[in-house]
Amino acid sequence: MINILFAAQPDRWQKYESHLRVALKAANIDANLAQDIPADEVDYIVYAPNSELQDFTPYTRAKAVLNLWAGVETIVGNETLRIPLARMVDPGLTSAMVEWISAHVLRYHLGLDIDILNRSTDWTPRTPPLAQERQVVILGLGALGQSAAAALINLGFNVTGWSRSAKEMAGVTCLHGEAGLADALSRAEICVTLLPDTAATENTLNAQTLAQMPRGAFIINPGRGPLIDDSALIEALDNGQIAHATLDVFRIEPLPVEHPFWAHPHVTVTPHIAAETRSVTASQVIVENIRRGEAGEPFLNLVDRTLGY
Ligand code: NDP
Ligand code: OXD
Repeated sequence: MINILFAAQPDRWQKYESHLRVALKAANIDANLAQDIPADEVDYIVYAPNSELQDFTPYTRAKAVLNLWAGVETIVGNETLRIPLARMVDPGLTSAMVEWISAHVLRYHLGLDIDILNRSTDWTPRTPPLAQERQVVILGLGALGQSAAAALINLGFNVTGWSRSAKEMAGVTCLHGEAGLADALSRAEICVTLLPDTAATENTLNAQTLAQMPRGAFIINPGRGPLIDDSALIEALDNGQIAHATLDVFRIEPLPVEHPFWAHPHVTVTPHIAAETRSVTASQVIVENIRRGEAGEPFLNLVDRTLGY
């Protein structure tokens, strides 16, 4: 029998408990799954970043921390954490992200706001462009960026992806590194930021890089708030360099009521809802990693603590 500590907020327990138990049973894993287990008896920690658990020192026999979130910026630097950390790559979350990004790309591409907000009786025909006439750039070609790229290619868009290391993906122009960023941004009529929050990615979109984008470009940020310099974005929105931004994530969440993004006419704010981890599919991912740990196989989705993601 192994002991699995569920270290997340109580509302998460209600969402996850039954699905984790079903997945454990399906994998033939005999486990005690609970929210409270003596620290030195815990074998695995299922974790959410807003958990009260911040000191991992007493968890002397734990084999891994299994994060329920894709982003790990609030745990990756925890110096008391000496065991492997796996982040969440959840098919349910991925589907949600692909849907959310596709919807916002299509909104900008087709200029849907014109029709949705227009209350006049104007009948002037306006032929929408085709996706093949539009360049979309995705900063971050990881689990989510690649899935979003595949969906956008299926819709016909010209897709460029940018990552840290060199990549190849059918139908996608893949660029990487510092040199690739300027090239990518110069194409970005619509730019999706899907990078993790690390020291290297902070302010990827700043005054200089925003100026490298085509005038009137659109930005969609479901990645993390610090990827964008807020003041530089507001200036670019005010002077028309950026036509509109849809922002799901922020440096401070909830976004403070006094933040200028709320009232800006060219910003859409969504409350970090682009893609939530889905308990049914995520439970299967967590249990697969526990199975691997017990079988002595390598864990999936391990975080590189040096890179920070
Ligand atoms: P991955 O780790 O799979 O992918 C990250 C991508 O970013 C990789 O392509 C990586 O490059 C690239 N990258 C990292 N650092 C750099 C850098 N310095 N320069 C260029 N590229 C870099 O992450 P996911 O795709 O699963 O998730 C991405 C982010 O999305 C998460 O970290 C999280 O912040 C956010 N997220 C937001 C959600 C929401 O609801 N708003 C939900 C889920 C996730 P390489 O491939 O070379 O390693
Ligand atoms: C995540 C998120 O990282 O929801 O999973 O942002």
